[in-house]
Amino acid sequence: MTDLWWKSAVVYQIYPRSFADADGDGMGDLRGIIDHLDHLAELGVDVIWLSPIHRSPQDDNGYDISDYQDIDPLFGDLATFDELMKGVHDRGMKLIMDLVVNHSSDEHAWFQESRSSRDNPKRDWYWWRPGREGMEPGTPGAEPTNWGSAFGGPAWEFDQKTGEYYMHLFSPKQPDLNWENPEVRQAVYAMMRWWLDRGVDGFRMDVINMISKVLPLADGRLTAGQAYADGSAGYINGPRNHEFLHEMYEQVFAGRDGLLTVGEMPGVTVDEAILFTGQERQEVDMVFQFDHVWADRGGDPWRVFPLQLTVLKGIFGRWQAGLAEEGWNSLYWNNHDQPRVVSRYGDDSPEFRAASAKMLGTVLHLHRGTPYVYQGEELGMTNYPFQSITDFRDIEALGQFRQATEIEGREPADVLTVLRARGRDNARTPMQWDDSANGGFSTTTPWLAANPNYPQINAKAERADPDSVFHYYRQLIALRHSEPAVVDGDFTMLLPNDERLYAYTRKLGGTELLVIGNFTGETIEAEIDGWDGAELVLSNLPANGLTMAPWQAVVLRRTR
Ligand code: TEU
Repeated sequence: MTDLWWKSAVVYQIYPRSFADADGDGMGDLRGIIDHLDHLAELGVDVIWLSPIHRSPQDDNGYDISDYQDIDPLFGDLATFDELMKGVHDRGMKLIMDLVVNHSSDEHAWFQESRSSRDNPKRDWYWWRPGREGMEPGTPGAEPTNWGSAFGGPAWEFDQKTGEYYMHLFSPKQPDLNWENPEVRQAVYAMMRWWLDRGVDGFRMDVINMISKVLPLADGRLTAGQAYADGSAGYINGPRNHEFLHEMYEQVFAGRDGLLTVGEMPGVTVDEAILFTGQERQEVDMVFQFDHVWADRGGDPWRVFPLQLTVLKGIFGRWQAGLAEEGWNSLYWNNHDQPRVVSRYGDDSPEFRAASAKMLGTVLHLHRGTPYVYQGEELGMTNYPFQSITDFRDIEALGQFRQATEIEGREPADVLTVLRARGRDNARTPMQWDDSANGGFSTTTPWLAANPNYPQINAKAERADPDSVFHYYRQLIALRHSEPAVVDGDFTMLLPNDERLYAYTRKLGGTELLVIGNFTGETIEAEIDGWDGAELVLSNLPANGLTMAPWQAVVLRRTR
């Protein structure tokens, strides 16, 4: 068994285009990251995960890679990358890369060859299919299956040149690679070894539970009012997914120590996650699942549902119990695809923003699993006040808006309400470093506007204030490093039917922790017995026994 160092680690995610712009072109870059490494070292994180910096046409902000072994000139070059990696390692941290291999860019040389003719040797590296029987290829409805793509429109693009369609679960500029073809897999593994040989410490694997498709490809279920079907049964946790990941382990990771592999897996079930992350199985170290960030979604994608705390607790409780003996989970509220948690599950008003950001961090971090901090979360950064669709840059927001308003006939104002609450650009506004123009992110107009609250919410101010969200996150991270019960303790959910308080215990040997978070703006008496006189480990507000002030979090410890 390898060393499971990552169980006590905290990961920090950087979205490079929004982190720091050193060369003044309005876009973050590698030099900008190098300049701010001390911020991360001071926070105390162990691992940095970089969203894609590879060469890319940037159709989906780099999740569309045209050269897996080069850096996009927007961000820098390989020499600067090596300098960044050294800066990370010198500070005792590790660096993991994004691995986007469910699909490539349509501008990748592999796809250029594949699309050039039906008998090109790389034709089978992607998913090419003729149009539907008896229909004119290229006309609406003639797509090989009825699946919709994540960013609006069908999951198939007709290619005039060879008269066939190719599959793209995301944008038409992100054709899906055909993992059934062993040459594709070998090419990917060779590329991964190249990065590891260069010195990177692992990978966060983008939608890695979509690489195995169910054959033959078949239509999905069509819901009334929706233009395209949900095809996910045809590509989520497909039949060869485990086989592919185990093969990858053997060919890329076996015999290398100290690495971290994270499988991003939308729609993964607890039972599947146990298989993906079971130690003996040699697939990936941990999953990155979505159930808790989909807790405020219902059947209608164009409605915002308020969070029901018991639902959220049910989800966390199920995952904690399911992975109690075998398997490992990531713990996150935020990433580059999710709205800011303080606006979503907390209260981002000036009165409660800092308290609720700290409470949410506390409740999340002290579960069993590996916590992730997404850039700006450690400052309590909030959602952006989007006024109109023209304020958005994200291909998902723009594509879904088009489909919902133009094809499905929904009210633009209603669609905008949902995008404002959930849109990915909420997470992608520039990192707020100080109160100078653009929050100190860039000396020029950024690619996406900075949140106008940067004069109040920024790293410089928070580093100077011992009571800030930043310094609270430092304590939370330090607690994971110092308290073994946080890493390995048994988890027990308390008050499962309470809609206002989130409470649980962690127990390891003679040490037990009690974690309580108040998810409301009211004072509530927590009715939990047996903790009189327990040691106060952490609280975001002055503690008063189990009387929970608005948005208060309390962590207690007792030993026997
Ligand atoms: O996201 C996968 C994913 O399923 C969603 O989170 C996605 O962002 C979308 O909202 C689904 O409707 C990963 C990346 O994190 C995301 O940025 C990419 O756009 C996507 O894969 C494609 O590479």
